Amino acid sequence: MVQRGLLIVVEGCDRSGKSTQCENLVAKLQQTGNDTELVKFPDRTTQTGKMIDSYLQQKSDLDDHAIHLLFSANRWEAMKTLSEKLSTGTTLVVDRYAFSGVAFSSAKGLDLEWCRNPDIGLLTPDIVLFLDLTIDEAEKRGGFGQERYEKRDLQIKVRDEFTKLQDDTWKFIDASQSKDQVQQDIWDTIKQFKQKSTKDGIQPLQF
Ligand code: FDM
Ligand code: MG
Repeated sequence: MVQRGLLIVVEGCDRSGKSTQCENLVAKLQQTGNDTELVKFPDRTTQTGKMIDSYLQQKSDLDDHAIHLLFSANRWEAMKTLSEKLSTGTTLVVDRYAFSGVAFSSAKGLDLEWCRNPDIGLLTPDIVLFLDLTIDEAEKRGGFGQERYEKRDLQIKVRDEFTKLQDDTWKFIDASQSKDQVQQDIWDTIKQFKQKSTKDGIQPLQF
């Protein structure tokens, strides 16, 4: 029987280096012989993703609840494919997941419990790497971009909401360090986790 892949989620505020670190991690896992793929949410290529993209680029407006549900639908429509990949041995590195969904919408003022509900039943991550960076440090990295949520006041609230969501699958990574050091910390964390999960026998993923 094939050993299933790991579901590794990477979360953090804008400018924390998530995308770069996800790419590095995928490359490193592949080089060390692990069948690995990069996944990114929102997936802007699907029907829901196109609506989300237009909203984020401020080309269209949507009710806060409606966009929250679209982000969730954008994950749900990917679940069947992702669970097949995991069960056939592919490890997935996921750039943003339901935690971003809850953190951003609750930072906008929606009720936290309401925000959690649509994502209940999604594949449970094995490990969540949270790339932690203060907003001051994030702004030093050349400022935020032009998209709807890339604003200081909102980002401060988002970081605060993220910290409410942590559980024992979360590992905090100090993202203010050099790129190489962050990469090293992530790799050490993943190696440790893989050793432990292999020793314990990886459990089936909860759906
Ligand atoms: N975002 C992302 C949400 O508000 N909800 C979600 O469920 C997800 C996955 O979308 F500002 C926000 C976070 C960010 C924006 O993300 C687009 P990227 O990583 O910059 O594409
Ligand atoms: Mg962005």
